[in-house]
Amino acid sequence: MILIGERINGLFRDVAAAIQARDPEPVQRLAVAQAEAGAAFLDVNTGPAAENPVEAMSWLVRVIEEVTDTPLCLDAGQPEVIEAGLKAVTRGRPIINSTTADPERLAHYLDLARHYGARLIVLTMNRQGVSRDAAERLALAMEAVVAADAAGFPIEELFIDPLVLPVNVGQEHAPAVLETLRQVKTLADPPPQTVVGLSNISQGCPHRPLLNRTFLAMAMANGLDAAIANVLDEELLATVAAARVLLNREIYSDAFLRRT
Ligand code: THG
Repeated sequence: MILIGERINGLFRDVAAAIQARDPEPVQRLAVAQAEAGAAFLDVNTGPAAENPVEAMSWLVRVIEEVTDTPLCLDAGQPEVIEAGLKAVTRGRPIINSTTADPERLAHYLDLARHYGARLIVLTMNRQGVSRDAAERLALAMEAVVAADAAGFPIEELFIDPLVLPVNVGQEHAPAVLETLRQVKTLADPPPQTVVGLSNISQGCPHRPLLNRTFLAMAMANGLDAAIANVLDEELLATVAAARVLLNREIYSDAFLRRT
């Protein structure tokens, strides 16, 4: 499981305040803590409130790279913000997070990814909005695979995100996401990878950590490769370790929960 630390995101009030004040300390503390917890990538999102998101993204990349070598997952809706992040990165191969599956956007982001040697997350949504079911999600995933193939972009570097929605808003989407995760692996050989924004599942709900870790175990059983998640949650990490044993990806030992 590729864990992508979710915490450097202006959705969180402490990070929004740090960005606003251009105070590197809280951002650097979260970067180090998530890297030490085992994040393979750090998600970086300026949040909806940043006044100058292009400049904020370059600043975030700069201050994070001062304290860790962990590669970054550049998270923004506007291509200019993504490109500012790509230009600022000096170490490792980042992930572009993300594009919708609209043909012109896909083509533009595939060019960007190739030019900067980045991986690319494609959301299974388009201008018409969020998919209603697994079939719509898979149709858009297929369009992404075809576009990547036509652009000569390696399919293993493409991450399909079936878009997790809060379970209290659209309960039927949770099983649709699981079904999509399973079937995406049949679209191509080699198949694309899969990623979810795990904490979306519990937004606005009580018992968030319980919902998050339960859904993660289910998604892992359906072949999930990567999750943008709260890696500072010990119980979430324990769930990943237990699921790896139960899926026979890790050899069983009585000490399986001891992470070193
Ligand atoms: N797919 C992709 N990228 C994504 C998402 C996705 N990036 C953003 C998001 N979804 C994943 N990251 C988060 C980060 C924070 C929260 C949820 C998902 C979150 N934040 C609290 C809230 O909104 O309630 C913030 C409040 C607080 O605690 O301060 O839940 O799906 N590719």
